[in-house]
Amino acid sequence: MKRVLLIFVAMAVIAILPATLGSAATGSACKIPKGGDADNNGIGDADVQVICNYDSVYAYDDAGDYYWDLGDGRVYTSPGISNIEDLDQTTLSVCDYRIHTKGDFGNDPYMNSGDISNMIRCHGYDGVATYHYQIVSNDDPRFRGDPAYAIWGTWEYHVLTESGTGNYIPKGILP
Ligand SMILES: [Ca+2]
Ligand SMILES: [Ca+2]
Repeated sequence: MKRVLLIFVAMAVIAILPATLGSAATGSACKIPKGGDADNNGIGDADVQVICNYDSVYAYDDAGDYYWDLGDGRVYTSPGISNIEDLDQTTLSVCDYRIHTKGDFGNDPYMNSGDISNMIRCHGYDGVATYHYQIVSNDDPRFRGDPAYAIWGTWEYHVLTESGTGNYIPKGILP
């Protein structure tokens, strides 16, 4: 019974806090190894391992509206929301993401494969909490192929933790 409960909790966390799909292949957020951008478009060429570090902010209120600055140039919001101030300030929660990625972009702005880490600190109406997501692609040795933890098709959660509760996906927790 406890195992089942933990998995439901983990799924609830995923539903509440989105994970960021690796992007931001251009600009100072990413380091392309020397010679890894032969066509000089600012994006790592195919089979080049690019490392990125950047921040993102996800804010939401109790009415279900949200503002999400992915930190890579993309901003997603609910209809009618154009900044955090547009959200209900009395029920506002703000989550700060620190994102680390390492992987192959295949010479376009989206990661084809690799490893994505989201360190998330939330504060506000829903209280203070810290999460860590680590997401790997299907060519990573840690990839399990369990549909329960699948995301974005060919990726899955390898680590999914909330402060104080530990990893939701160690051996033995999965049914
Ligand atoms: Ca390139
Ligand atoms: Ca790509």
